[in-house]
Amino acid sequence: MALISSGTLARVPAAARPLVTPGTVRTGIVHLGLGAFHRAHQAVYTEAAVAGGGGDWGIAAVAPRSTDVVDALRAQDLLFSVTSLASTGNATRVIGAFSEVLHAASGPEAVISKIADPGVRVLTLTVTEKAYLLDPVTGRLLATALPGTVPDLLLRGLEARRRADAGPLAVVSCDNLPSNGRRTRSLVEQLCPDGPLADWIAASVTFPGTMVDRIVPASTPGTLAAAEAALGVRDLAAVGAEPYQQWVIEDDFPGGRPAWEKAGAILTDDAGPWERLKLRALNGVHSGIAYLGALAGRDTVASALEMPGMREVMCRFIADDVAGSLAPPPGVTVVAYGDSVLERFADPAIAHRTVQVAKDGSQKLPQRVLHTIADRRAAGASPRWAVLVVAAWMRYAQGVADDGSALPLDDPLAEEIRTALSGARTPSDVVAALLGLEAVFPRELAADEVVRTLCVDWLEALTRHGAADTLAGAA
Ligand code: CS2
Repeated sequence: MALISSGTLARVPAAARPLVTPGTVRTGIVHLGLGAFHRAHQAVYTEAAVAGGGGDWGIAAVAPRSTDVVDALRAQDLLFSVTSLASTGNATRVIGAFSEVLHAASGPEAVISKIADPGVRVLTLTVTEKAYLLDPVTGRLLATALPGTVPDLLLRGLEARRRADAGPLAVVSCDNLPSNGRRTRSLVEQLCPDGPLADWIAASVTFPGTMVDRIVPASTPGTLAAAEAALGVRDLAAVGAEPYQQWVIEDDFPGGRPAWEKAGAILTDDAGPWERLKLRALNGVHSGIAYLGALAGRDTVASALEMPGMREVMCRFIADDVAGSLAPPPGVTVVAYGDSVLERFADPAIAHRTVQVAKDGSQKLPQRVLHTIADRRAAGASPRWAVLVVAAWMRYAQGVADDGSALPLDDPLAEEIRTALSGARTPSDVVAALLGLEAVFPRELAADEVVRTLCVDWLEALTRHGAADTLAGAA
């Protein structure tokens, strides 16, 4: 079977062809982080924005390390497909958003030159929480920007842009981080605190915040097979995702931007309320389901949500803890938003693995659950459901599921976690050891006896009875 390409597009059903003619849109955006989420989210929005509003907004997509997707896209004239997965039926479409693809590890200078190109006016990132080098608790720089890392590429690209006098740039984080725009600015300013580059950045670079949302499971052979069945050609860079998507963007683009509003994006002056709602009522629930489900041997989020008590407990988490911790955007209620999130999670057509969501827990817990706990404690409440999510992570971090099978600890702090747990014998020891991880738990929260006691109680239940019985008994 032939690969998708400009030459085989005519074989693709008309309704599945790109919205823009491939190869006709010049580069206006550099994107760092060529993962499945970017291809199913910003690339889809940007292609629709160009189709609806025009402009030279082709995406030069940069893979920092892996060459797999770069090689696949180069063999396919930069084309790939997104299959919307739903129990009501799938829909596949080829996306023509990419104008270039680059591999940073083998060619950093090409990436730096692209960032310095006057035709580029927007730089977006999806590089996951751990790439930002900032302590999630203090916000302080954790490490220098090693050569070839995303922060290094960004700084060198900005310096090249300054030297080329290439004009203003918007640097747009599209990662699940609180205040991701301010956080990216802080990273850049801490790496470059003063001098001509710092002055130029202050005058010419903006860091608009965003909230991004679409469930995008890792691609599998089934993803590629679904795309091939729908298209009649092979797509080695195929992505599957839920039908739902949302993008909220702070409108601060000194060099202009695509007409993303024509693709359904929400432009605002403050993405904060949307971001806090999504991080806490979607991602926090996601993490809770993932850890409890994985402990119980449930492979997918949808199957974990079928566990007796899981939905009820997550509804309590949302209603009792999350709702009281934030002010939602106008016209939105937290409980109704949470109900819609659980419906999305429940669709068995989206085989989103619990261990995928469980990854990088040390980098995700702060903004997804710990901020909720801190806000509820400040209000004098006892956020027992949020603390259950923390206890489930602690149990998961011990690396053994309830049936005795091994669980993967895929986390930048895996070594620190294992070291902290090495002498822990009882649930109380485990709680003390992991609350002592200052890179994850703020001192004030770790010292809070209400939190500690709730955590020990939940961890004792999870250890003694397992996740399934703990949930069934808690609802
Ligand atoms: C998930 C997110 O893997 C995870 O941590 O919680 O990728 C989630 O699917 C997206 O944020 C949904 O918008």
